[in-house]
Amino acid sequence: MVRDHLRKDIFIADPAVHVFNGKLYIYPSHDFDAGVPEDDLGSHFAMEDYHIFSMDDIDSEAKDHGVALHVKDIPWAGRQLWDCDAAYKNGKYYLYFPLKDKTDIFRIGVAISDKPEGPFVPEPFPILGSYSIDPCVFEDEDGKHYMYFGGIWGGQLQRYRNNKAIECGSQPGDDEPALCAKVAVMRDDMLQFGEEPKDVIILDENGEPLKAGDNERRFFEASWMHKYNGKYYFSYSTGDTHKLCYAIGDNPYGPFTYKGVILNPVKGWTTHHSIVQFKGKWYLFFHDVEISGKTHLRSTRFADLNYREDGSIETITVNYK
Ligand code: FUB
Repeated sequence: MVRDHLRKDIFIADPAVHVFNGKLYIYPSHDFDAGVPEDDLGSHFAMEDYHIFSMDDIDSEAKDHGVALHVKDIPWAGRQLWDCDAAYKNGKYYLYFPLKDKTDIFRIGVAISDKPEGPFVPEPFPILGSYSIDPCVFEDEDGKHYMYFGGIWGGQLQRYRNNKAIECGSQPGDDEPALCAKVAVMRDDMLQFGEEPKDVIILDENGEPLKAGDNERRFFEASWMHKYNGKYYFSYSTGDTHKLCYAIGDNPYGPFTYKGVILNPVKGWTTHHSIVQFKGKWYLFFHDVEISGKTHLRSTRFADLNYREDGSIETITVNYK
């Protein structure tokens, strides 16, 4: 069942959802109209702060805890606070966020709080060696945390190969392997990568890496990781083909084998999500622009997520009136 939007009075997108202290905490982007014209680099997504929301129950109101972090408080900030995520370790909460630095390069920063809703205090510099967008931090059952990240086009992933910036950003040819999301284990203090990021390889049904021209299935942005019945589910957006897809692997690094579509295209250009288990049931949180009708003013909603006996996920479709 697809549920209604969580809030109609504030635009919230890119929902990363976690259970902390028995409640659902939602870490969304805070969309607003900055008056920036729309382009392929996503300049119109000119967000300046984060609000964090909590829900006591799946049917209860999403409470707005106010500004948790503002761009003016981040020492290395240029512009554009995009999709964030949060993690908990040893009594502290960590908010991970992508932001363009003063040279207009996306980096990933981290901010710390004693409470899941913040306020969060940013570290003075971005994470060393970080680039691109859409951090997702997954805690495995052994307590290790892994960051998945990356996004092409406005997310700048095409400007890197082997974690190094290249002179001119370029997409691989259609028959070459697709650009991959990246994954790195976090250092024990949660403030830096504990290793060089590695490619998140997605294989097709023949065990071959998905090709860059496979636009219906290849990675674009919006990584998420969850574990179900001992398997690792890497899910992501296909960007310009507007789907949320998933691939399954045996460990946090993959490789992952492509399995199918979680969410058919919604209203709006972007699609983005998280998957969370709460009080024994699984949910998909995502956004669309049904309320605003504008690409950059998105609203978060959710749907029940169902697994078949073989571990595959039933595809969700929003039936708009
Ligand atoms: O919110 C800005 C960008 O739009 C996100 O970083 C992408 O995943 C897309 O949802």
